[in-house]
Parts: sequence; C-alpha cells; structure tokens
Amino acid sequence: LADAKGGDQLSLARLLSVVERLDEQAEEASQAAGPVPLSVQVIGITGSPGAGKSTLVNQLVKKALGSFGKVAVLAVDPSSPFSGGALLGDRVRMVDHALDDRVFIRSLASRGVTGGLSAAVPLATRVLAAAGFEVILVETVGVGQVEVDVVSLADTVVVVLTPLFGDSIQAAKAGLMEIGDVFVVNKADSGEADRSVREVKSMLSLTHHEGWLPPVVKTVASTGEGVDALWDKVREHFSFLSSSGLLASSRAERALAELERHFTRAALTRLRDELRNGRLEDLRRKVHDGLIDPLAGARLALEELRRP
Ligand SMILES: Nc1nc2c(ncn2[C@@H]2O[C@H](COP(=O)(O)OP(=O)(O)OP(=O)(O)O)[C@@H](O)[C@H]2O)c(=O)[nH]1
Ligand SMILES: [Mg+2]
Repeated sequence: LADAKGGDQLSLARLLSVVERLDEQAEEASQAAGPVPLSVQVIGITGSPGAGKSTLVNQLVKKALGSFGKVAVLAVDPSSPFSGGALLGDRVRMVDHALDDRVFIRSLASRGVTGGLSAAVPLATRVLAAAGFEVILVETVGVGQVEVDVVSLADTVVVVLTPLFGDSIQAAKAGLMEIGDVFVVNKADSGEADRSVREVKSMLSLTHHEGWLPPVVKTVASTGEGVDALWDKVREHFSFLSSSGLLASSRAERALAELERHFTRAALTRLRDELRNGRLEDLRRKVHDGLIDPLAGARLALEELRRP
C-alpha cells in the first residue's frame, strides 16, 4: 500500500489481485486502506452493452485530470469471468491513458456465489482511495441485476442510454430510472436524441427523488461533445451529497449492504462445503436415492447443522 501510494503501479496491481481473492490477505489490505475518504468520489457508469460507456469513461478521465491528481477506472465484466475477453476492447478504447501514470485502469471479473457485481469492487475502491486516487470510475456492463447493483458501490450513478427507439422504455423496465443520479443520452450524433431526452425527463418526473432531480445530458462520447456538461452534473451531484449529509449516510448504509453480501457469500460457501464433505453425507445420499425430497432435505440439513 505504501508503494502504491508512492505511485508504483505494479504494487497497486498486485494489491488489487490480493483484494480480488477476498481472502484473509484481502481483509488485511482492505483494513489497512480504511474507508473511502469523504473527499473521494466513486462514480458508477452503467447502461446497455455498446451504449458508449467506455468511450465516455475515457472522456471523463480526461476531464477529471483537469482538477484531480490521480484518477482510477475499474471495469466490471459479468460476462467473462475467465479471460475478460470483452474488456480487451475497453483497454483499447482507454489507450489514451494507458501510459499516463496519473491514471490506473483495471478490470475485475464479476463472480461469486450470489452473482451480480464483483464483491471485490468496494474493497478495490478503498485500496485505490488509500493509494491517493481522488476520482474512481466504475464501469459495469448493464445486464439485468448488475445495473441495479451498481448503486451499492457508487456515490453517483451515471446511466448511459442511446437514442435508439425504445431504449428509454427498456431502461425504465430494468429499473434504471430509480437508480440513476445523472442520465446520459449518448450517440447524440445519430437518431433522435432530443426526443429521447424528453422521454427520459418525463419518465423521471414520474419517479420519486429526494432533493435531487437527475439531470439528463446529451453527449457524443466519440468526439467529447457534451462531456463538460456531464462532468459538471456529476460533480454537482457530489456537492449535493456532501452538503446534504447524504454522502456519509449512504456510505454507512452501503457498508451494511457490503457486510451482508460478504456474510452471505462466506456462509453459503461454508454451508455448501458442509453439505458436500461434512456430516450431511447421509442426508445427501438419501436425496440422491430419492428417499428424501430435495426441498425437505435442505431444511433438514439446516436443522442438523444448528444442532451442537
Ligand atoms: N456514433 C457514435 N459512436 C459512439 C459514440 N460513443 C461511442 N461510440 C461507439 O460505440 C461503440 C461502443 O462504444 P463503447 O464505449 O465500447 O461502449 P460500451 O458501452 O463501453 O460497450 P460495452 O462495454 O461492450 O458494453 C464504439 O465503437 C464507439 O466508438 C457516440 O457518441 N457516437
Ligand atoms: Mg465498455
């Protein structure tokens, strides 16, 4: 961590590999890092595949470097737990920053018993913040639940839409209207962007917002058009969170959600091991032989484990 703070990217990369394992060493790293300081903004970027998230992140990194010393990008890819194949494109598109030592880019595969976003992301943000990164962008591919999970790890959620017919309707169906703090209609150079903006605004007027009505910004990520406005809105939202006290309270809530996630993950793993290798062998055999119904078996297994 000390080396990473000093700007050693290799140490930081190694530290994040430790964090990804979610083992005792990861725990040590996370504890050493401590909570993300209230001066650091974690920005989640989500939206449907190909909407232009990575291109926007690339532009936002440029903007952020105008006011901050070090900026990090985490890309979470739920589709490829092994090779991170889909992220190759991301790396290429973010190549602008590849050689800039003020920028750190890392992909995390999402995996885990409960599915959804990588459980390592919050740990990674703590480590990055401790290493001196002041803005942390987290790109998540929008696939069902993952889009909604992004709320649990970001201070500000940016939802990226395109002017495609029906895109905003799909977004509403997926529950994105509730989770976005800033909405983007990207690819404004193609299709009817203004109509999409109006659609999204009218849908937002129907959802409940506490003290912050999410703005809708039109961008062309590939040229950078609209990115200044987007960055301003993202920072405005952070100021709103800070001055209203919501930043601290929502992070406290998110720490509890994280506790629950790690607890569930650890408990599930332990229970599954118990079922496969432990004292439940007899019960397992009976389910296998059709002597006990699987649903009843699960209840009996829990009862058995509760016994001292
Ligand atoms: N015409 C146009 N093309 C864009 C714009 N923004 C991004 N693109 C292109 O759209 C394609 C997808 O962009 P990405 O930034 O990779 O999109 P993404 O949302 O990160 O994609 P995934 O991570 O694969 O879900 C690329 O070929 C971009 O060059 C835009 O504003 N206008
Ligand atoms: Mg991408």
